[in-house]
Amino acid sequence: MSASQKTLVLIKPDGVQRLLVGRILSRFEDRGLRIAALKLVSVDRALAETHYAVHAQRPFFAGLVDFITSSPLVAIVLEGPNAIAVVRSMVGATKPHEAGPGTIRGDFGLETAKNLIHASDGEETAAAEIKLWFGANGTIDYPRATDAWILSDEE
Ligand code: FUP
Repeated sequence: MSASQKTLVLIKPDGVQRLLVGRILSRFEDRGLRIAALKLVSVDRALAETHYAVHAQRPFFAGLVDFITSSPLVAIVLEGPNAIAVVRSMVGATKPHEAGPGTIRGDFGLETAKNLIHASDGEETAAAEIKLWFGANGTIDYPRATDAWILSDEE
């Protein structure tokens, strides 16, 4: 199979409040991605500011931190071949009006500040974000009975 990757997904407070956790998670399960970690989190400002540190100087930063700390979110680690790119393509563009139909943001969102979901954008950020949200040993490796029908031994 292609190189397996892990990626961090956050179903943000709007997704939880709009009762979309199950529907969003189903899309990733349907695709064949494996859940390697999952929890509901009340995010404090320190965690929010660390997670979005790259945006600290942007005008929307304070509002972003307010939003992500306003209500619990669901943090998930997903694993599978090319998981980072696969999940980003399923999430869609940052601005929901630019996100294509069939993507999560394109199907459920209208506003950039309420775009439902976060997904790691590269290997380095994925590793750092998984460690930030789940710690160094916070994911679980386990076989699924369905793996033989989803994954390939070939490159
Ligand atoms: P993404 O990787 O698609 O989540 O997008 P970014 O890392 O660029 O942005 C992170 C979050 O900042 C977005 F989900 C929403 C917020 N944001 C704004 O509110 N306004 C902007 O112009 C850009 C991002």
